[in-house]
Amino acid sequence: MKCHGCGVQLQSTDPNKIGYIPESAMLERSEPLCQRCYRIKHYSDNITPEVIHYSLSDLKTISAECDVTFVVVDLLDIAGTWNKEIKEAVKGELFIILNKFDLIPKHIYAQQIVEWFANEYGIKPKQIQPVSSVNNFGIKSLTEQINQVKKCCFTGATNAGKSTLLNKVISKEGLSESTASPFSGTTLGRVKRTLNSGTTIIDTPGIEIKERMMQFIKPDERHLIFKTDRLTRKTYKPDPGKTIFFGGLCRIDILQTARDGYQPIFQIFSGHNIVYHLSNQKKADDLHKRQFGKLLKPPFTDMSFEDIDWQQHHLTINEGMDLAISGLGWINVKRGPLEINLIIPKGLGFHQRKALFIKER
Ligand SMILES: Nc1nc2c(ncn2[C@@H]2O[C@H](COP(=O)(O)OP(=O)(O)OP(=O)(O)O)[C@@H](O)[C@H]2O)c(=O)[nH]1
Ligand SMILES: [Mg+2]
Repeated sequence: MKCHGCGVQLQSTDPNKIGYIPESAMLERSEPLCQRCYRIKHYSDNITPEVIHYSLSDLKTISAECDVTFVVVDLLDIAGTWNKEIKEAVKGELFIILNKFDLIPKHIYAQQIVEWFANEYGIKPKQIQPVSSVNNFGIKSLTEQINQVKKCCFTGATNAGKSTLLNKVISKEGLSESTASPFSGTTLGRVKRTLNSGTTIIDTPGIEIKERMMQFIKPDERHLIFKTDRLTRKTYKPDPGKTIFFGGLCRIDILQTARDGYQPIFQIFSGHNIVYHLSNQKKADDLHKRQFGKLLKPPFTDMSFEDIDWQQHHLTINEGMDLAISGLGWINVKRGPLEINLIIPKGLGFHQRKALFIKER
């Protein structure tokens, strides 16, 4: 029998292993919950389990069984929740859900975001829907669409909001909820629900994106990167010779003035737990080592600076472009070009893209 909240195989033999449920509870309940789901639901507790992630091959398998595969993308972390490997792994019909739209500034239209995503990643606009499980934006039309399908699944990177969204879609059906939490790796197996329309909808474990920032910090502090109720934005107009710390795991050394001697202007965007700090390059090495995990977060707890395999990338970012750091946030260059050295852990993903927020009302 499977846990009704996270989809893991239930067992009553080892309380320290995933799927544990006391035998009496297993017998009593028609929709049993493992001890971990019970504690997340009732005490907002986190028991970091042996995390089970979905692989691209799992994604291939489930998408081949479904009429539509909904890939849930986190709008605050597009770089860490969407890539061409996921796109290529989906068999059959693909539909992109751009989640957490409530965190996007109010002056940005949903249609702008749809067109931007369509152009940037080669997806048809009609296959993209921005939604928010917090303010219900887009939920009604998504639910109507789902009700017309026989079998579909919610897939995507861990913590993108798949389970929360499934709970929104089933909220009027009187069905029991899938377990959702701020911690990554909450869903551990398939969680299946059948709607009144006859549609089968399946929640799945998150896909682990290896180059995402969360892979470079301790499992028990990963949720702090994502956990946010707002998008933080800060503008910089730095002189060459300045360093901006985008948390402790992303250092930006400003190398050159932009055109005509003007300083470049750029904005940093991220969740509110990421600390930004401006410093002089001469002092930056020392400050980085001393304040790593203290003033400069993430990491949020003790972590050895020396244990990190740091890598420096020399980049030029043109005006109107973003530099997106997988699992952290992004930098938008308003006046450029911006020439920088980006110093990050080896393997952490980053890429340049057209600005997400280019047109303002
Ligand atoms: N602001 C905001 N937060 C959201 C939204 N949807 C989900 N979240 C938050 O995102 C976090 C992760 O939610 P889950 O639904 O558990 O994510 P998941 O994709 O199922 O995660 P895994 O099962 O670990 O792969 C939780 O803290 C949710 O409250 C949304 O629309 N807006
Ligand atoms: Mg989940």
